[in-house]
Amino acid sequence: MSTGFFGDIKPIKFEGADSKNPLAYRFYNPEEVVAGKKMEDHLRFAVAYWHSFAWPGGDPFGGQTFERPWFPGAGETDTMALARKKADAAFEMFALLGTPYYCFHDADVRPEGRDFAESAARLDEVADYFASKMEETGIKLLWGTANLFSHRRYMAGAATNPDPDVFAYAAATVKSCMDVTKRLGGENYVLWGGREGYETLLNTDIGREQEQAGRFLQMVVDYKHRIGFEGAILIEPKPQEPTKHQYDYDVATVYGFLKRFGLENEVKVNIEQGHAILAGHSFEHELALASALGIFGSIDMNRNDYQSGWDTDQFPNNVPEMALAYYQVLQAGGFSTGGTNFDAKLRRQSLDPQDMLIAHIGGMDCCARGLKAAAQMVEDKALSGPLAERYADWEKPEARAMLSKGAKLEDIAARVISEKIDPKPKSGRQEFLENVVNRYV
Ligand code: XLS
Ligand code: NI
Ligand code: NI
Repeated sequence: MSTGFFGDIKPIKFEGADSKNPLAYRFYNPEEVVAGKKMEDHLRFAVAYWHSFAWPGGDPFGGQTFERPWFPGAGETDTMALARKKADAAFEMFALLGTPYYCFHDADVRPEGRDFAESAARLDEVADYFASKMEETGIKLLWGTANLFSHRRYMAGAATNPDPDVFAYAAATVKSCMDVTKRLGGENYVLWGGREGYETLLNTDIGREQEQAGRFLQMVVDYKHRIGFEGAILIEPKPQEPTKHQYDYDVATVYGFLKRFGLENEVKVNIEQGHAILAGHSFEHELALASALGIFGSIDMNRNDYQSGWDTDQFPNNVPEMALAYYQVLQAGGFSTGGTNFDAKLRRQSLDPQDMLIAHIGGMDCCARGLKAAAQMVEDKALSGPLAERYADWEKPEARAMLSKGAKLEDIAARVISEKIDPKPKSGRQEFLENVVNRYV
């Protein structure tokens, strides 16, 4: 039954590259097999509940621009009824788009209660409503998460707060969100650092705060095992914003943190393109590093404006960038529990319900093109061939011996002298490889 919010729109269909219909897929063909798997199963698209359904369009200079029938003040005063109305529109959009997954924070889906118990009860009630919608539509939960950053109680962080009562409140909140995520069959549980970081070192004990964060995460992992949650626990790195310095700066920093607390085999990462750029990396750098460290989990597929230097959360629209990203995803063996979440929002002037559909359609098409280009590069060994060649000498026994446990500097030095080793530099062929990539995109 239609909510009427999106007007008279039929489910979005694949029409092929020549289609001029703005409400059709031109490249995303869920059933099409690419590199041995259906596109739908490679990409595992998810819609982020918060940006499309909870965000009113505000920025630091102005408030709400969007008018949605489920926003408070639009007539209805029963906030739980509004939460259900919002869910109706959300699931209608997921079904229209044919996105197999969605993601949410507790605060996106339920109104804040007068105290913790009421907030948790409301979350449970909304989860029941979601469960029936998921049953009805077949749409699944990619990940759940807790919003530990919007409410003023979290202004100085959640797990890293100087006030132990905030730590307790955050722990209780994460427990309730993990319970709901498990109940809804969520495939992952995400922890983005929110306000875990600092504004000034003048009031911050950085060592103590990181100990708190480590203990918190250990408890999250213990709880996951105790309740038998089979999904992955994911940390989402980000270098700054909202705090001046976020502790989960980038993939390398998160890996060091996980190692320090013995969690490197328990926790993976959810990598967001925009956050990679904010950290001074390329997206593919973060993906390749996570894969090399064995902690690649999932992606948030939203870009930033390259000139503005903050997290603008825009839909992806750059196919060559997507091709390099999905190339890394394929090299990592593809997603297991992870997927492609559009943690992306409309620009605040994009007022129409159709804008939401069009934004997702364009993003999905862009990812599909990137995936297809990446799959072709993999099949042709366009990059992996030259790469294997570049490292081929490491297959030789004397080369491998240098990396084995018993290798000693003095033995290597003796061999350099006896064999008169004199390295001959070889071209890195960067421009050749760049030209190769451009053939595929
Ligand atoms: C903010 C983050 C956030 C997480 C979920 O920058 O991207 O949206 O994905 O808490
Ligand atoms: Ni972000
Ligand atoms: Ni994100």
